[in-house]
Amino acid sequence: MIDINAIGSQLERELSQVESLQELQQLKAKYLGKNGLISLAVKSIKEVPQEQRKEYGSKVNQLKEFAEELLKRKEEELKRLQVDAELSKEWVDLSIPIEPRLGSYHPLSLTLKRIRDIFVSMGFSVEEGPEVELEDYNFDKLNIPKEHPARDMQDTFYVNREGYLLRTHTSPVQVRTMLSKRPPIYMIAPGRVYRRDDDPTHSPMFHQVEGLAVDRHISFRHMKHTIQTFLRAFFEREVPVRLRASYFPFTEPSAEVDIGCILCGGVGCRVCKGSGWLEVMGCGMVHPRVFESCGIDTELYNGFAFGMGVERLTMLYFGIDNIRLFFENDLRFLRQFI
Ligand code: 2U9
Repeated sequence: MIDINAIGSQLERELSQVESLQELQQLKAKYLGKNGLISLAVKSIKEVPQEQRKEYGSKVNQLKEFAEELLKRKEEELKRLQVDAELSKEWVDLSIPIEPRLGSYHPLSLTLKRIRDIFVSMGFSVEEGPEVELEDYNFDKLNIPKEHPARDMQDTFYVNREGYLLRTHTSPVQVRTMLSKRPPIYMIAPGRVYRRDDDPTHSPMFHQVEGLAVDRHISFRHMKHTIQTFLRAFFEREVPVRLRASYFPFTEPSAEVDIGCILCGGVGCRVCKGSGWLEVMGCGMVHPRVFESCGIDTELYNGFAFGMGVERLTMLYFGIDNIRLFFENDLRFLRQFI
């Protein structure tokens, strides 16, 4: 007969030395495995003489239940300890001082806000429209003929739906405004535009602000005064402004706008290429054909329009010499603007 009590106390002793789930597994096999000490005791019951068998058998069963209960409790304890150990490794020290870094506005956002504020102060509203546009609003209604080079696949991003494209200027916003509102209209349209050129001085996506005034008796002088007032507010000084005759399909007459070079004051430098003047925008009196296709009565109304590149104005204002800096998101560059 096997000494049942001895097995029980041996198990208790050995269990108190166990420190890991792996050791516990080994101990479990040693006692309750196929050839474990307790399993052997169970098998030995049938060899015990009849008169002692009942008492012996019940002692063995008690031992088995006792061992199972003991091992189960130990397993729970070890698992709890393991979780505690993992948690103590993962704790977060909320008292470590962190240095909060303030964000800053993108230089293009700063310029866009300043341009908006100046025109809003002159009574213009700010209108927006979709970047995926109708070819009709981007070209046809603006008197840009079907054979015009701007429509070329090499200059325009067409999307794969007939009659749609990525707008090449914000002019379709003015078209939409004329189709939906009655004059007088005094509006600007800021936003992203897309053209297929990508060289060191161009980006396939850039920003424009265009403007439109439609009213009775609008003159070329209203246009020049509005532009001059804007440019002097934008560059924060009494810059000289001149208009040079030019050509756009949607305006007639058309002009390009120069300011006296803000870097050299007009004597000539690298930025103005020695001329003393910097081209900053384009403008003109809206072509009657554009008004007709947008439902404006040319007997009653006329108007002026203008357009400017936001990247170019931002570069001149802050003295930035490379357009790529706007799109690389280098924090050393971006953090300089507040
Ligand atoms: C309508 C009628 C007329 C918008 C105009 C310009 C002149 C112009 C350029 C400036 C630099 C584009 O970003 S740039 O390359 N724009 O010179 N834009 S007049 O004329 C319009 C627009 C809409 C209905």
